[in-house]
Amino acid sequence: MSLNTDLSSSTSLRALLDSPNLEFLMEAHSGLSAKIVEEAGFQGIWASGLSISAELGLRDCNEASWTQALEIVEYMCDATTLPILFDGDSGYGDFNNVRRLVRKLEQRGVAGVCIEDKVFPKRNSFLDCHQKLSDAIEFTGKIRAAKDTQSSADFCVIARLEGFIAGASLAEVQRRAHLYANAGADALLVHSKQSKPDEILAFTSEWDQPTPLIIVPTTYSNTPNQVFEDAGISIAIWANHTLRSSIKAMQDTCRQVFEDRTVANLGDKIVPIKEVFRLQCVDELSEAEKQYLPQPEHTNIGCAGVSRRAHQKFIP
Ligand code: SPV
Ligand code: MG
Repeated sequence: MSLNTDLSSSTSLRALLDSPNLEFLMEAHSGLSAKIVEEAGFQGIWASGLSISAELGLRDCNEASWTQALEIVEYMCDATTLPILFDGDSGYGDFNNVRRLVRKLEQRGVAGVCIEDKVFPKRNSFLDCHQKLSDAIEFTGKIRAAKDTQSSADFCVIARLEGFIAGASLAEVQRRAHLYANAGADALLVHSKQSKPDEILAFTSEWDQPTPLIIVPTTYSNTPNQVFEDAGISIAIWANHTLRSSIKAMQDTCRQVFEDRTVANLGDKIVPIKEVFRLQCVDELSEAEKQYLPQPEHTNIGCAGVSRRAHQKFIP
Protein backbone atom coordinates (compact mmCIF):
# COMPACT_ATOMS: atom_id res chain seq x y z
CA MET A 1 0.00 0.00 0.00
CA SER A 2 1.26 3.50 -0.70
CA LEU A 3 1.70 6.00 2.08
CA ASN A 4 -0.39 9.16 2.21
CA THR A 5 1.97 11.66 3.81
CA ASP A 6 -0.90 14.11 4.47
CA LEU A 7 -2.23 11.78 7.14
CA SER A 8 -1.18 12.06 10.76
CA SER A 9 1.26 9.39 11.81
CA SER A 10 -1.31 7.52 13.89
CA THR A 11 -3.80 7.52 11.00
CA SER A 12 -1.06 6.12 8.75
CA LEU A 13 -0.30 3.33 11.22
CA ARG A 14 -3.98 2.54 11.54
CA ALA A 15 -4.22 2.34 7.74
CA LEU A 16 -1.44 -0.26 7.76
CA LEU A 17 -3.31 -2.24 10.43
CA ASP A 18 -6.54 -2.08 8.43
CA SER A 19 -4.91 -2.85 5.09
CA PRO A 20 -6.18 -6.07 3.50
CA ASN A 21 -2.57 -6.96 2.60
CA LEU A 22 0.31 -8.12 4.75
CA GLU A 23 2.24 -4.97 5.67
CA PHE A 24 5.69 -4.57 7.22
CA LEU A 25 7.36 -2.45 9.86
CA MET A 26 11.13 -2.17 9.84
CA GLU A 27 13.15 -1.62 12.97
CA ALA A 28 14.96 1.63 13.69
CA HIS A 29 16.68 2.86 16.82
CA SER A 30 17.92 6.40 16.04
CA GLY A 31 17.17 9.38 13.85
CA LEU A 32 19.64 8.14 11.27
CA SER A 33 18.33 4.59 11.09
CA ALA A 34 14.73 5.88 10.93
CA LYS A 35 15.66 7.93 7.88
CA ILE A 36 17.40 4.97 6.25
CA VAL A 37 14.32 2.80 6.81
CA GLU A 38 12.15 5.45 5.17
CA GLU A 39 14.46 5.82 2.16
CA ALA A 40 14.40 2.04 1.63
CA GLY A 41 10.65 2.30 0.98
CA PHE A 42 9.11 1.01 4.20
CA GLN A 43 5.87 2.58 5.36
CA GLY A 44 6.25 2.21 9.07
CA ILE A 45 8.87 1.88 11.76
CA TRP A 46 9.22 -0.35 14.81
CA ALA A 47 11.08 1.57 17.52
CA SER A 48 12.58 -1.57 19.02
CA GLY A 49 13.38 -1.70 22.72
CA LEU A 50 16.09 -4.26 22.05
CA SER A 51 17.74 -2.07 19.44
CA ILE A 52 17.40 1.22 21.30
CA SER A 53 18.91 -0.28 24.45
CA ALA A 54 21.67 -2.04 22.47
CA GLU A 55 22.50 1.22 20.73
CA LEU A 56 22.86 2.80 24.18
CA GLY A 57 25.18 -0.04 25.20
CA LEU A 58 22.53 -1.44 27.56
CA ARG A 59 20.61 -4.68 28.02
CA ASP A 60 16.98 -5.06 26.97
CA CYS A 61 15.60 -5.35 30.50
CA ASN A 62 14.50 -1.78 31.24
CA GLU A 63 18.03 -0.67 32.01
CA ALA A 64 17.31 2.40 29.90
CA SER A 65 14.61 4.48 31.58
CA TRP A 66 11.42 5.21 29.71
CA THR A 67 12.37 8.87 29.32
CA GLN A 68 15.70 7.87 27.77
CA ALA A 69 13.85 5.71 25.23
CA LEU A 70 11.40 8.57 24.70
CA GLU A 71 14.24 10.92 23.90
CA ILE A 72 15.52 8.54 21.21
CA VAL A 73 12.10 8.17 19.63
CA GLU A 74 11.81 11.97 19.56
CA TYR A 75 14.90 12.11 17.33
CA MET A 76 13.34 9.40 15.19
CA CYS A 77 10.11 11.38 14.81
CA ASP A 78 12.13 14.41 13.73
CA ALA A 79 14.02 12.39 11.13
CA THR A 80 11.14 10.64 9.38
CA THR A 81 7.57 11.16 8.23
CA LEU A 82 6.81 7.46 8.69
CA PRO A 83 4.50 6.32 11.47
CA ILE A 84 6.43 4.90 14.40
CA LEU A 85 5.19 2.11 16.64
CA PHE A 86 7.01 2.46 19.95
CA ASP A 87 8.02 -0.67 21.83
CA GLY A 88 6.73 0.24 25.29
CA ASP A 89 7.94 -3.01 26.92
CA SER A 90 5.57 -3.84 29.79
CA GLY A 91 4.58 -0.20 30.23
CA TYR A 92 7.36 0.76 32.68
CA GLY A 93 5.20 0.14 35.72
CA ASP A 94 1.47 0.08 36.31
CA PHE A 95 -1.48 1.65 34.48
CA ASN A 96 -0.44 5.10 35.66
CA ASN A 97 3.01 4.83 34.07
CA VAL A 98 1.27 3.72 30.85
CA ARG A 99 -0.99 6.78 30.92
CA ARG A 100 1.97 9.12 31.20
CA LEU A 101 3.85 7.22 28.50
CA VAL A 102 0.93 7.56 26.07
CA ARG A 103 0.66 11.30 26.73
CA LYS A 104 4.34 11.86 26.11
CA LEU A 105 4.44 9.67 22.98
CA GLU A 106 1.50 11.52 21.46
CA GLN A 107 3.12 14.87 22.22
CA ARG A 108 6.13 13.76 20.20
CA GLY A 109 4.10 12.51 17.25
CA VAL A 110 4.55 8.77 17.80
CA ALA A 111 1.82 6.78 16.06
CA GLY A 112 1.25 4.04 18.60
CA VAL A 113 2.57 2.03 21.50
CA CYS A 114 2.95 -1.70 22.00
CA ILE A 115 2.81 -3.01 25.57
CA GLU A 116 3.47 -6.62 26.54
CA ASP A 117 1.90 -8.73 29.26
CA LYS A 118 5.06 -9.31 31.27
CA VAL A 119 6.13 -7.91 34.63
CA PHE A 120 8.49 -4.94 35.08
CA PRO A 121 11.42 -5.11 34.54
CA LYS A 122 10.90 -7.17 31.42
CA ARG A 123 13.50 -9.44 29.86
CA ASN A 124 14.03 -9.73 26.11
CA SER A 125 11.81 -12.52 24.78
CA PHE A 126 14.70 -14.43 23.20
CA LEU A 127 16.77 -14.64 26.37
CA ASP A 128 17.13 -18.07 27.84
CA CYS A 129 15.57 -17.18 31.19
CA HIS A 130 12.36 -17.43 33.16
CA GLN A 131 9.73 -15.11 31.69
CA LYS A 132 7.04 -13.97 34.12
CA LEU A 133 3.65 -12.98 32.71
CA SER A 134 1.70 -10.19 34.36
CA ASP A 135 -1.76 -10.75 35.75
CA ALA A 136 -4.10 -10.70 32.74
CA ILE A 137 -6.76 -8.54 34.40
CA GLU A 138 -4.19 -6.04 35.59
CA PHE A 139 -2.89 -5.88 32.02
CA THR A 140 -6.38 -5.10 30.69
CA GLY A 141 -6.32 -2.09 33.04
CA LYS A 142 -3.17 -0.86 31.31
CA ILE A 143 -4.84 -1.18 27.91
CA ARG A 144 -7.96 0.64 29.07
CA ALA A 145 -5.84 3.34 30.70
CA ALA A 146 -3.87 3.83 27.48
CA LYS A 147 -7.02 4.05 25.36
CA ASP A 148 -8.69 6.45 27.80
CA THR A 149 -5.59 8.67 27.82
CA GLN A 150 -4.90 9.08 24.09
CA SER A 151 -6.08 12.40 22.72
CA SER A 152 -6.00 11.61 18.99
CA ALA A 153 -8.61 9.12 17.82
CA ASP A 154 -6.18 7.06 15.74
CA PHE A 155 -3.32 6.57 18.21
CA CYS A 156 -2.81 2.79 18.26
CA VAL A 157 -2.51 0.73 21.42
CA ILE A 158 -1.17 -2.72 20.65
CA ALA A 159 -1.37 -5.50 23.24
CA ARG A 160 1.47 -7.98 22.98
CA LEU A 161 0.90 -11.58 24.02
CA GLU A 162 3.99 -13.10 25.61
CA GLY A 163 2.25 -16.31 26.63
CA PHE A 164 4.08 -18.55 24.14
CA ILE A 165 7.38 -16.95 25.17
CA ALA A 166 6.62 -17.79 28.82
CA GLY A 167 5.54 -21.37 28.04
CA ALA A 168 1.78 -20.86 28.46
CA SER A 169 -0.76 -23.01 26.60
CA LEU A 170 -2.63 -22.00 23.46
CA ALA A 171 -5.82 -21.86 25.56
CA GLU A 172 -4.23 -19.37 27.95
CA VAL A 173 -2.89 -17.21 25.10
CA GLN A 174 -6.35 -17.23 23.50
CA ARG A 175 -7.99 -16.36 26.83
CA ARG A 176 -5.69 -13.41 27.23
CA ALA A 177 -6.14 -12.35 23.60
CA HIS A 178 -9.91 -12.12 24.05
CA LEU A 179 -9.49 -10.14 27.28
CA TYR A 180 -7.08 -7.68 25.66
CA ALA A 181 -9.22 -7.25 22.53
CA ASN A 182 -12.29 -6.64 24.69
CA ALA A 183 -10.33 -4.08 26.72
CA GLY A 184 -9.93 -2.04 23.52
CA ALA A 185 -6.56 -3.07 22.07
CA ASP A 186 -6.33 -1.88 18.46
CA ALA A 187 -4.30 -4.95 17.51
CA LEU A 188 -2.66 -7.94 19.16
CA LEU A 189 0.99 -8.82 18.70
CA VAL A 190 1.41 -12.57 19.11
CA HIS A 191 5.02 -13.42 19.86
CA SER A 192 6.81 -16.75 19.46
CA LYS A 193 10.46 -17.77 19.64
CA GLN A 194 10.12 -21.09 17.83
CA SER A 195 12.01 -21.72 14.61
CA LYS A 196 8.72 -22.59 12.86
CA PRO A 197 5.51 -20.55 12.91
CA ASP A 198 3.49 -23.39 14.48
CA GLU A 199 2.41 -21.48 17.61
CA ILE A 200 1.43 -18.47 15.50
CA LEU A 201 -0.60 -20.59 13.07
CA ALA A 202 -2.27 -22.50 15.92
CA PHE A 203 -3.27 -19.12 17.34
CA THR A 204 -4.53 -17.63 14.06
CA SER A 205 -6.55 -20.73 13.19
CA GLU A 206 -8.57 -20.20 16.41
CA TRP A 207 -8.71 -16.39 16.32
CA ASP A 208 -12.24 -15.40 15.30
CA GLN A 209 -12.27 -11.71 16.25
CA PRO A 210 -11.79 -8.65 13.96
CA THR A 211 -8.84 -7.32 16.01
CA PRO A 212 -5.82 -7.27 13.64
CA LEU A 213 -2.81 -9.49 14.38
CA ILE A 214 0.87 -8.58 14.30
CA ILE A 215 3.83 -10.96 14.35
CA VAL A 216 7.61 -10.70 14.78
CA PRO A 217 9.10 -13.39 12.52
CA THR A 218 12.66 -13.29 13.82
CA THR A 219 13.22 -16.94 14.72
CA TYR A 220 10.85 -18.31 12.05
CA SER A 221 12.15 -15.95 9.38
CA ASN A 222 12.38 -18.68 6.73
CA THR A 223 8.60 -18.86 6.54
CA PRO A 224 7.29 -17.50 3.21
CA ASN A 225 5.17 -14.36 3.54
CA GLN A 226 2.33 -16.19 1.82
CA VAL A 227 1.91 -18.32 4.95
CA PHE A 228 1.40 -15.17 7.02
CA GLU A 229 -0.96 -13.72 4.43
CA ASP A 230 -3.04 -16.89 4.35
CA ALA A 231 -3.19 -16.80 8.15
CA GLY A 232 -4.67 -13.28 8.02
CA ILE A 233 -1.72 -11.49 9.61
CA SER A 234 -1.94 -7.70 9.28
CA ILE A 235 1.63 -6.64 9.97
CA ALA A 236 4.97 -8.44 10.22
CA ILE A 237 7.73 -6.63 12.10
CA TRP A 238 11.37 -7.03 11.10
CA ALA A 239 12.35 -6.20 14.64
CA ASN A 240 16.14 -5.94 14.88
CA HIS A 241 17.72 -6.26 11.43
CA THR A 242 18.80 -2.65 10.99
CA LEU A 243 20.70 -2.83 14.26
CA ARG A 244 22.23 -6.23 13.48
CA SER A 245 23.42 -5.15 10.05
CA SER A 246 25.02 -2.03 11.52
CA ILE A 247 26.81 -4.09 14.18
CA LYS A 248 28.24 -6.37 11.49
CA ALA A 249 29.35 -3.41 9.36
CA MET A 250 31.01 -1.66 12.32
CA GLN A 251 32.74 -4.85 13.48
CA ASP A 252 34.10 -5.56 9.99
CA THR A 253 35.34 -1.99 9.55
CA CYS A 254 36.98 -1.75 12.96
CA ARG A 255 38.70 -5.14 12.59
CA GLN A 256 40.01 -4.30 9.14
CA VAL A 257 41.30 -0.86 10.10
CA PHE A 258 42.95 -2.29 13.20
CA GLU A 259 44.65 -5.06 11.24
CA ASP A 260 45.66 -2.88 8.26
CA ARG A 261 46.65 0.10 10.42
CA THR A 262 45.12 2.30 7.73
CA VAL A 263 41.70 3.28 6.43
CA ALA A 264 43.03 3.26 2.86
CA ASN A 265 41.68 -0.21 2.08
CA LEU A 266 38.07 0.36 3.04
CA GLY A 267 37.04 1.57 -0.41
CA ASP A 268 33.28 1.37 -0.91
CA LYS A 269 32.73 -0.64 2.26
CA ILE A 270 31.96 2.74 3.79
CA VAL A 271 29.85 5.58 2.43
CA PRO A 272 31.48 8.85 1.31
CA ILE A 273 31.30 11.75 3.77
CA LYS A 274 28.94 13.40 1.28
CA GLU A 275 26.40 10.67 1.99
CA VAL A 276 26.53 11.53 5.69
CA PHE A 277 25.87 15.18 4.79
CA ARG A 278 22.97 14.17 2.53
CA LEU A 279 21.36 12.12 5.30
CA GLN A 280 21.77 15.11 7.62
CA CYS A 281 20.00 17.35 5.05
CA VAL A 282 22.92 19.76 4.95
CA ASP A 283 21.58 21.28 1.69
CA GLU A 284 18.43 22.37 3.49
CA LEU A 285 20.54 24.36 5.94
CA SER A 286 22.45 26.05 3.09
CA GLU A 287 19.14 27.09 1.55
CA ALA A 288 17.83 28.33 4.90
CA GLU A 289 20.99 30.35 5.44
CA LYS A 290 20.36 32.17 2.18
CA GLN A 291 16.89 33.01 3.41
CA TYR A 292 17.62 33.94 7.00
CA LEU A 293 21.26 35.07 7.33
CA PRO A 294 22.29 38.53 6.20
CA GLN A 295 23.88 38.07 2.80
CA PRO A 296 27.37 39.42 2.13
CA GLU A 297 26.30 42.26 -0.16
CA HIS A 298 24.13 43.69 2.63
CA THR A 299 26.65 43.53 5.41
CA ASN A 300 30.33 43.78 6.10
CA ILE A 301 30.10 41.50 9.15
CA GLY A 302 32.40 38.53 8.81
CA CYS A 303 34.09 39.85 5.66
CA ALA A 304 37.44 40.53 7.24
CA GLY A 305 40.24 39.38 5.00
CA VAL A 306 37.91 38.24 2.22
CA SER A 307 37.61 40.34 -0.90
CA ARG A 308 34.14 41.44 -2.03
CA ARG A 309 34.76 39.55 -5.22
CA ALA A 310 35.35 36.29 -3.37
CA HIS A 311 32.13 36.81 -1.43
CA GLN A 312 30.09 37.47 -4.53
CA LYS A 313 30.73 33.91 -5.65
CA PHE A 314 28.38 32.77 -2.88
CA ILE A 315 25.61 35.27 -3.48
CA PRO A 316 22.73 33.55 -5.29
C1 SPV B 1 12.14 -5.61 20.33
O1 SPV B 1 12.53 -5.46 19.16
O2 SPV B 1 12.59 -4.97 21.27
C2 SPV B 1 11.11 -6.59 20.61
C3 SPV B 1 10.94 -7.72 19.74
O3 SPV B 1 10.44 -6.45 21.63
S1 SPV B 1 11.83 -9.02 20.44
O4 SPV B 1 13.21 -8.64 20.58
O5 SPV B 1 11.60 -10.10 19.55
O6 SPV B 1 11.27 -9.35 21.74
MG1 MG C 1 11.20 -5.14 22.91
